[in-house]
Amino acid sequence: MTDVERYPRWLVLALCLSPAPVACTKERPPDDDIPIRPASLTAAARRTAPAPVASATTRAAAGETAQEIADERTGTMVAIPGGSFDMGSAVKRLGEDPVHRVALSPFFIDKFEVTVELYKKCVDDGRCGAGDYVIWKDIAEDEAKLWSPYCNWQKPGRERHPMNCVDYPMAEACCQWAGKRLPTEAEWEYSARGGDSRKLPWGSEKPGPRLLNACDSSCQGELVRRGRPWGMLYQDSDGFAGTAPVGSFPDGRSPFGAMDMLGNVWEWVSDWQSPTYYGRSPDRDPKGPAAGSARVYRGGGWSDYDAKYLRTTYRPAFAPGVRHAAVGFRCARDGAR
Ligand SMILES: [Ca+2]
Repeated sequence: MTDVERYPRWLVLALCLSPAPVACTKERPPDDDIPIRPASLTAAARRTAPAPVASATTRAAAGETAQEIADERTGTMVAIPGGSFDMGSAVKRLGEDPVHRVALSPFFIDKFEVTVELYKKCVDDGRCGAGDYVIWKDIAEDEAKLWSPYCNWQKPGRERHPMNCVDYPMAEACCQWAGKRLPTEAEWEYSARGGDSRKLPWGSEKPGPRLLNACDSSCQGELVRRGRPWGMLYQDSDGFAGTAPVGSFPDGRSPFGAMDMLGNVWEWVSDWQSPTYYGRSPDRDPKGPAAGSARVYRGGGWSDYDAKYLRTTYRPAFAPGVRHAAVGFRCARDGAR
């Protein structure tokens, strides 16, 4: 995470855990830039949201069970069959412990992170706002200048890159526009780990440039040239100094065929953060605490160089108003068989 290397994770979390949900946005953007944030779609809008087209393709590759379904608004989804897995880990950090058995009903999840070109459709429909700058609580001017150029919105050539620099309401609004919703933490983690509760989506191989987009030599070099001391996860190039077009690392796909579950951008999920939730969560279809002040995001991003953040069980949180160059989203919906 880009700011975690500068600040201890507990401090970032504490900054974002103020009682006001948007307390991490010290400076409010101009009104014209505030995205339209419907609490829920109107009945008419819901009717216009397309259902997934049931022209599924079953993948026959070794060990894969993914069934892909086309969706005209936010692209391909994979069907996740109902099942159980061991959620969480023994690591006592940000409440990812204890390991607990969770059962999930069938659902669909986007195969890819939501891209700029798909998000633009929502903007053009007047249901989403542009995201072209970073912002969080007490952001310094040099931080904004360093990270905002990594925002992909309206950058030529980044149409197939993930939409980033979006806060939680913007991500939620886009999924609602598409007739979808953000995945729960449990859905996201199951989509990444599969029924065998593997620690990494692709299996046991150490994270490397063939498997995900994290901070490589070009990423580090660019940040250092721009005056920010930085690290790298691996020396070999993964081909991208910042974000990559979604699906660029097929060897890193999850057991269900979801791409970029680790790396590229972190992804907002719908749960409020609570470090004690795993000790009391329901064992079927958990949806997180009923209220809170920070939303969880998952999966690591292009600027991360410490493997402890690039894990399927790591669960940091931001205040909902944070817009970060390494945070995007994908959507989910009920109903896979
Ligand atoms: Ca990702």
